[in-house]
Amino acid sequence: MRYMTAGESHGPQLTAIVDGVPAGLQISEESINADLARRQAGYGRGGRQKIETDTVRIASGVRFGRTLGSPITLIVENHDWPNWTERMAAFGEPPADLKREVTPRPGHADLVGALKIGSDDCRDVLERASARETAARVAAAGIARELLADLGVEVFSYVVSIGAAKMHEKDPMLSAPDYKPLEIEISDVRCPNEAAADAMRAEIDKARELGESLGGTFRVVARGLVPGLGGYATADERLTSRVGAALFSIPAIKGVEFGLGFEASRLPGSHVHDEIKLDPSAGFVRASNNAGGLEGGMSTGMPLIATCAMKPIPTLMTPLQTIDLDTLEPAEASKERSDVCAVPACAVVAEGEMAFVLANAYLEKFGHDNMADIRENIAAYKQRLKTVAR
Ligand code: EPS
Repeated sequence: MRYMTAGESHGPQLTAIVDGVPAGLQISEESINADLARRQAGYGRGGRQKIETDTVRIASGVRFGRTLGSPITLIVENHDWPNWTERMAAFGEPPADLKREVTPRPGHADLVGALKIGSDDCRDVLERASARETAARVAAAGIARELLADLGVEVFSYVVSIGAAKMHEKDPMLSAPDYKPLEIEISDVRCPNEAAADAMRAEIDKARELGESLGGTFRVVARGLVPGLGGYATADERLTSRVGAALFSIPAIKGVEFGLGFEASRLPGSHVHDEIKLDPSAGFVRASNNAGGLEGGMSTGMPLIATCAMKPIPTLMTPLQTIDLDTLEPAEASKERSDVCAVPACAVVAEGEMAFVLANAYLEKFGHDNMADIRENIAAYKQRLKTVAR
């Protein structure tokens, strides 16, 4: 399965095409729309989300609610487009009063992108580099989430910190999988701990007043996985690198850790590795999950847990210094309408990225033509694992 997205932030629409989806998978527009709404939500979001109510239109690959095995086209319209028809027109001359973007924001793709493509208007770059594109990713990932749900796998996320406000967890590798997704969804900062959520909102309020922006960290958890997804034999099979690459593909992600992550490098081996036990009904289990569900580039069957760090959004209402690309003189960076903090939204995007990789790993191991065959193959595999454990 793979996806490709197209569309500018202020163009008519975002489009995603997903191909390689098995036939016979039940798809619900409502679930994809719910994910799109979750991506739009969050304390600290900017004015654009008041304009948009992202909903998906499926234009191919699905018939009577089930996938056909052919490429699926998903369209999310930009409701802001009527305000941009002249400035973002596909054809014709630029309007006489067009304001080019010539004061690149430090931290955004503006400068390097404009240098790379040889443009004198950073808008040519920022329209695509904008995190608006992640709405199309979430729609595409909705297909992967449906597939995983069918196979009993759930992917969810929660926010651990925003700026200096942090939720303290005693042993997150054990507690993370037990959070109730509903408790996370009702929090506008996606944090299941109320005191920490209050502190996060206060951080965002303070940042807004100062014309600042804030990043943070969040965890993405997948539970219900079979062991043995991915592979140990070649670099491109390893689930660690594949999930890592997918998470790093999200704009603003600066760090990804699996399980204990960097902390594992500071501890002796006996405090890090997860002891193996044999449970008469569950088979091979682990006493802990410091590995975060990955060993040797494969899923262990324990919850897969990744922690991601997002940098603060580059658009600052109290701007940093830059160089004006027309005058080559020092200037203040552009102030676009933007978010103060988009960490909760980013966590939803990351769920989708992880889901997409995991769905692919299932298809590789269990077939990819139709859901009935895949389910049968998984049942046979689970049966074999039970026999080994006996
Ligand atoms: C976003 C839409 C954008 C920004 C934001 C994310 O809309 P607009 O530019 O019209 O306000 O709000 O984009 C960025 C943070 C960025 O760096 O480009 C969205 O839908 O997520």
